[in-house]
Amino acid sequence: MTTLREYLDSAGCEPALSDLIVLISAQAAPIRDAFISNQSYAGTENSSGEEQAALDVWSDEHITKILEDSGLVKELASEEKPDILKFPGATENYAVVMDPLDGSSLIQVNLCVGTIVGIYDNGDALSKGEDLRAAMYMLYGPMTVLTITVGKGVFTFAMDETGEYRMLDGPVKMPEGKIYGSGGLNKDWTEKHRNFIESIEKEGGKLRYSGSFVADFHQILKYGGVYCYPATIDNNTGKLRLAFEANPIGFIAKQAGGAISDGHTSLLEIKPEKPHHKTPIYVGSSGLIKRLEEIYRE
Ligand code: AFP
Repeated sequence: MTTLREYLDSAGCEPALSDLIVLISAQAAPIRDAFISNQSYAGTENSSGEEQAALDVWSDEHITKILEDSGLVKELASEEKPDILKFPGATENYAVVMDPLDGSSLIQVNLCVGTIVGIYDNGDALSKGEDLRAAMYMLYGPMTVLTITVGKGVFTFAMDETGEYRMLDGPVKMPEGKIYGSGGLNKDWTEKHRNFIESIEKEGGKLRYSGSFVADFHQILKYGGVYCYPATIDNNTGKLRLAFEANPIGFIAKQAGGAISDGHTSLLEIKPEKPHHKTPIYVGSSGLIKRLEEIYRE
C-alpha cells in the first residue's frame, strides 16, 4: 500500500512541503500517547473564551515546538494562541494554521477528536482558504486516519503499527447524502436555518452530531450530507473559526467535490480579519450547499 511519502512524491509536492506534511502527520502518535496523562481541564481559556483541556495545551505546545525546530515554518496561527507566532529563523516560507485538538469536550468521554492543519506557501497565516497549498486532518478514532489534499483531490491514510501512514482511499468523492448535524441550540436557530434543516428532514435526513467537527465532517466526506454551525438569533458570528477550522476543512470538502458556505458565499473566498475570526459554517455535499444558499437568498 502506498505510503504517505510515496503519495506526496507522486503528487509532485516540493520536498520541503512533503517534509512538513510528514512531520506534522507523525505527531498523531505522540498526541495519542498523551491522552491518558492529559484527561483534565487546564484551568485556562483560549482567545475565544473556551475552557482549555490539558490535551489542547499539550498538543499546541508540542506541535508548536516541532514546527519551530523544523525551520520550515515562518508563521503559525493556532486556535490555542491569541496571536500569530513568527519564526524568523525559518528557511522556507510556509505558514501553518491549526486547531491542535479539535473536539476537546469529548476527550474525557473517549469519543473521536482530531487535529486540523492548513498550510500556505506565501508565509501569511491570514490568507484566504482558496490560497491554501495543502490541508489535512488527523482523526483519532479506532484507527488514526489522515485525510489530506495538496490540491489534487483528497486521499485518506491510516497509521500502521510502525507509525507509517498507508493509503486507505482516494481520490475521495463526497456524494450527495442526507446526514446532517447542527450546532447551536434549536430554540435559537434562525428561520432560514430551520427551513434548511426541515428541508433535509423531509427527505429522510439522518441526524448525526457528536461535538467534534473533524469526526462529524469525516462521515459527511464519506457518506454525504452537511455539517452546520450557524449564526443564531443571539449570535451572528457562529462558533467556529475561519482560519483554523473552516478553511482547511472547506478546502478538503471542495477538493472532494463538496462545498463550504456561510449561507451566502464560499468561506474560502473570505480573508480572515484576525486569527480568531469566527464564522457561521455549512460544509458538505454541493447540492445541499446550493440549496442552502437559495434558501438564504429567498
Ligand atoms: P474545540 O474543541 O477545538 O474547541 O472545537 C469544538 C468545536 O469548535 C467543533 O469541533 C464542534 O463541532 C463544536 O465546537 C461543538 O460545539 P457545541 O458543543 O456547541 O455543539
